[in-house]
Amino acid sequence: MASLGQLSLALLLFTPTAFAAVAKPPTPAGQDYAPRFVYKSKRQATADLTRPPQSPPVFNDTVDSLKMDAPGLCNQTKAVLDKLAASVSPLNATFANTYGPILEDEHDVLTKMYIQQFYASVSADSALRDASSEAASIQSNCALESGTRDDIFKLVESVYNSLNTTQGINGTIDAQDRYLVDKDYKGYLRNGLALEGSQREQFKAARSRITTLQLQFDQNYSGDTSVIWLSPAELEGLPEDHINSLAKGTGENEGKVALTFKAPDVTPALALVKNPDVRRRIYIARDTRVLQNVPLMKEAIVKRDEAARMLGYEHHAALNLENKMAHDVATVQPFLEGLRDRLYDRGQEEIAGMNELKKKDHEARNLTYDGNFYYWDRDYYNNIIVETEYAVDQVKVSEYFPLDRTITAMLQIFESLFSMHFVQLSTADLAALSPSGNAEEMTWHEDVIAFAVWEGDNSGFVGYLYMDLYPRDGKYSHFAEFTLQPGFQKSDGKSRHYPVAALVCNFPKPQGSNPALMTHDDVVTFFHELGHGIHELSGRTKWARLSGTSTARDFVEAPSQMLENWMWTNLTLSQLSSHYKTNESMPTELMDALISTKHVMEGLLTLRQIAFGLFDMKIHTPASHEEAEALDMSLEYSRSMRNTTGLKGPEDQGEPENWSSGEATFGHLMGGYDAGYYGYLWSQVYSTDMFYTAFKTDPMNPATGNKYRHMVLEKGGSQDEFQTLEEFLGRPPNSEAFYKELGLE
Ligand SMILES: *[C@@H]1O[C@H](CO)[C@@H](O)[C@H](O)[C@H]1NC(C)=O
Ligand SMILES: *[C@@H]1O[C@H](CO)[C@@H](O)[C@H](O)[C@H]1NC(C)=O
Ligand SMILES: *[C@@H]1O[C@H](CO)[C@@H](O)[C@H](O)[C@H]1NC(C)=O
Ligand SMILES: *[C@@H]1O[C@H](CO)[C@@H](O)[C@H](O)[C@H]1NC(C)=O
Ligand SMILES: *[C@@H]1O[C@H](CO)[C@@H](O)[C@H](O)[C@H]1NC(C)=O
Ligand SMILES: *[C@@H]1O[C@H](CO)[C@@H](O)[C@H](O)[C@H]1NC(C)=O
Ligand SMILES: *[C@@H]1O[C@H](CO)[C@@H](O)[C@H](O)[C@H]1NC(C)=O
Ligand SMILES: *[C@@H]1O[C@H](CO)[C@@H](O)[C@H](O)[C@H]1NC(C)=O
Ligand SMILES: *[C@@H]1O[C@H](CO)[C@@H](O)[C@H](O)[C@H]1NC(C)=O
Ligand SMILES: *[C@@H]1O[C@H](CO)[C@@H](O)[C@H](O)[C@H]1NC(C)=O
Ligand SMILES: CC(=O)N[C@H]1CO[C@H](CO)[C@@H](O)[C@@H]1O
Ligand SMILES: [Zn+2]
Repeated sequence: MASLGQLSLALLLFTPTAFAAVAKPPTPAGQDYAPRFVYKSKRQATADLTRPPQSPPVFNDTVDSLKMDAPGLCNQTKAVLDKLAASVSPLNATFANTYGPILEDEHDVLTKMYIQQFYASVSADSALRDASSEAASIQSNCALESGTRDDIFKLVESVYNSLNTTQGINGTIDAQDRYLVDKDYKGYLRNGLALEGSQREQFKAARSRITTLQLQFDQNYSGDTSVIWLSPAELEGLPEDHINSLAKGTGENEGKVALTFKAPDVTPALALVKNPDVRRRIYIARDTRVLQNVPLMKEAIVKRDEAARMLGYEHHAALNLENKMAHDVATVQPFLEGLRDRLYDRGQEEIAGMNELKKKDHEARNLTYDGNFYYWDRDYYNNIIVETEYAVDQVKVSEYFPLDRTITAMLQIFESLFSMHFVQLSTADLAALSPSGNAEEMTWHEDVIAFAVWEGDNSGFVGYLYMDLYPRDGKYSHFAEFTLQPGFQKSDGKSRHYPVAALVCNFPKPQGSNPALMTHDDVVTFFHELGHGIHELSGRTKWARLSGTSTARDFVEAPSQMLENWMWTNLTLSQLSSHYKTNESMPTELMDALISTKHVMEGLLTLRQIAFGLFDMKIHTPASHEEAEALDMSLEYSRSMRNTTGLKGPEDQGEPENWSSGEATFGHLMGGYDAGYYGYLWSQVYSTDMFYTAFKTDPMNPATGNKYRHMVLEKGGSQDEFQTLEEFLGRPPNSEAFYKELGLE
């Protein structure tokens, strides 16, 4: 696996949740609901579709088998590379004799490896979760080892150098192979393979130190158990049953409850707690925890800068952007700054509107009002505005989204739009597909639902899709799509290995005869994740490492972000909604009101994303190494937030400007989104362009859906993303639609 950095498994939805609806769905009683989701497609089966041409994976790994199999895969790769190095020399290296064995091994390894690592996120057995994490760690070291082998690099370099020769262009190398070699070779350079001697050693030491720092940072962050102790009276505004669910204090905390900084606690608290001083304390405590991570991130920034300069780059951002769609700082910086300049006034108008409300509210409640509008006021007044001005009762909305019917309707949308056919596999089907006849080992948990996915006209198999809908102990606690097996062309050159994707979700489980209800937020999120799943399933590339969601990091969210738009159009919402009691679809008034909230406070919300992006760029573009060493990260963080959003903070109340250490919990910047946070906004530009251009006037047109499936999703990362967009749009992409959507024409 020479493709370091291509191995990330899960695709998350990192939509900032600050403005998310805080209402919890009710738990209605009195009707009978199927305890288990059962899907009925509108399409007809023309043959037995429960026996696909490729067997589904078997989830029968054990602690012992993982202990053998994870190092076993590594040994296998090592043996392949050893053999390659012994039999081919740089003088006679070709794409076929060099990449043939590398990619064939990679296909075999990836078909097994993702699943070996998957248990860590979903198994109910903690020993298996640990063994799976250990497997991931072994495999990551293994990838590092194979990706830094000199002997293999020399062969890759020779193939790369032959790309422009007659043999290269007119031999066996087609555009996709060429693209792969180019990416692969540059990946080796970024791994320091062109460095010699002591330089090489120093580079390796820096890289290894960064990995250690990342690991410690993550451990400190995920192990953070800090809380803020507050009395129930101080938490006034938060629903009583929420307050009752918090841990109760003893001793010096007698009479108080513990509010954690996890999203389910802190998000509603900042939006609902009435006392502004309490919100302030919560906000500050949240942004000043895990302080031991401050020096860790600082050191990582310095080491990254050192490593990038050794490779001849200006700074870490230049290195890290090289294989992104945006490509360089000269593109990203004006993108973020231009967006900030165009949105700043909008943000200030939003603040002014909320500040007026705050003034009245404080007067009515006899609270002091100093004229400022603070970070900790934002969610609170935003929530009041959504409830009063937009008259959207999120509880009422959720009554129209019972989980089973909503997911059914979503799958039907995908079926008709992308010409697919989802066939749910029953327990009996799974038993029949199981090598041992045991249905249990065909999923990782009894709650999991499996689908065989076919072409809409049943003309061919597409792949497998799994859904794991409900929370349980030890399970990954957000929503994400996981690739379990990538799609690729088999080495016979004709048949394909079909991809396998899983959606891991955390919907409230139906209780007895009560249905689970989804909030509109959940509906959007699920459609987004299903979009990643379809991206994976649609992959039709030759090589697994270019398949499905293996696109440039700043493009990968675009397809699923685009699909989010469907959940804001009245046509789809009316198809999707079905009141849990009456089956009626959502009344027009409620639907219109809901749709009108799409852009509420979007100025501030986007400015916050821009602030994160600018902070990320700031710390990864120091003019010199000395400047990197002198960076005051906490100061830069506070400045970036305040300057970009225009919200006021403790620095406006006499506290030092470096009051915050928000970077200590900014995990994105330590793990994979360094010099990459802008990517969320960047991919939004292209998702909006695609939606406006192709779908907005007719979002359910199957011809357009099919075109999109084949021209965008199918290509995965096998060609330049600008090319993909241009082919689909019929012109180069642009940001007009993005600005229009934001109301900035
Ligand atoms: C899992 O099932 C496969 C297919 O039947 C079998 O080859 C393998 O040995 C099993 N693994 C374990 C750990 O039982
Ligand atoms: C993998 O290779 C190592 C080192 O050669 C060896 O000790 C180990 O037993 C091998 N493991 C497996 C599962 O083949
Ligand atoms: C390539 O060169 C190596 C080393 O010189 C030699 O052993 C091998 O036979 C050659 N392979 C081919 C396919 O020509
Ligand atoms: C091949 O030619 C292209 C176009 O001139 C150039 O951009 C690229 O760097 C060349 N590649 C190699 C390996 O020389
Ligand atoms: C590739 O082959 C075609 C026809 O076989 C020929 O016209 C073309 O000049 C060749 N290109 C190169 C770079 O050799
Ligand atoms: C508001 O505060 C003032 C001054 O502290 C006090 O005199 C007054 O009674 C308060 N009014 C209410 C409604 O609490
Ligand atoms: C959606 O809105 C459009 C324009 O406001 C309207 O013409 C159409 O009838 C609505 N469709 C539904 C299903 O409510
Ligand atoms: C709702 O639809 C289901 C099946 O789609 C049906 O069984 C049920 O009777 C309907 N309920 C009402 C109140 O119409
Ligand atoms: C924020 O900082 C930028 C760059 O330093 C500057 O151009 C801009 O004027 C500042 N904006 C505000 C509102 O202070
Ligand atoms: C904040 O800045 C002051 C100097 O301006 C410095 O003494 C202090 O240590 C800094 N605090 C933090 C948390 O970095
Ligand atoms: C629990 C944990 O991993 N703590 C680590 C936090 O970071 C420090 C470094 O500042 C490590 O020494 C700890 O082990
Ligand atoms: Zn996503």
